[in-house]
Amino acid sequence: MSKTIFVLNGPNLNMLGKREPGIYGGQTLKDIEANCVAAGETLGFSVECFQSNHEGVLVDRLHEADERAAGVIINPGAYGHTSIALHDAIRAIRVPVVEVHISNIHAREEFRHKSMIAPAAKGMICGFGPQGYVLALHALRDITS
Ligand code: CA2
Repeated sequence: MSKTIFVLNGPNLNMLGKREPGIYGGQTLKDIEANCVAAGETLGFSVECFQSNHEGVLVDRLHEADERAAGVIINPGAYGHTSIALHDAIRAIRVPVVEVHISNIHAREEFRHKSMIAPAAKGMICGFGPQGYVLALHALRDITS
């Protein structure tokens, strides 16, 4: 049976491809999710994708991951810069979590430079566009094998 990986996306990422293509590219979240499912299959993963604009709902999903996922990829959106609740939820679960940002948060406004969840995550990938999710899948394949 293939291992399950959760791909979680936070606030406003449902707007991808509709606005700001200069920063985030032209792919929609559906495109990115389909790509994750396909890349996951080649790596022996069953990928389950989920997006929410609500912090507590993302916390619930992280808890659920502890029950039935082998790993988590999370693009926390702006909550990555602010959320102690997401930091604590990642610390509270045993499965490895990889943080992904589509843009290079360090090359943008100063308020985006800090990630509240990076210290709790296994690692962070940023600045490689939607390919970052696929890179994270590869990292999880190595971590979980
Ligand atoms: O680079 C990333 O992946 C971010 O997590 C995207 C977040 C941003 O707040 C983080 O600093 C970095 C924003 C989510 C997408 O927001 C959109 C806004 C307008 C149009 C389309 C998407």
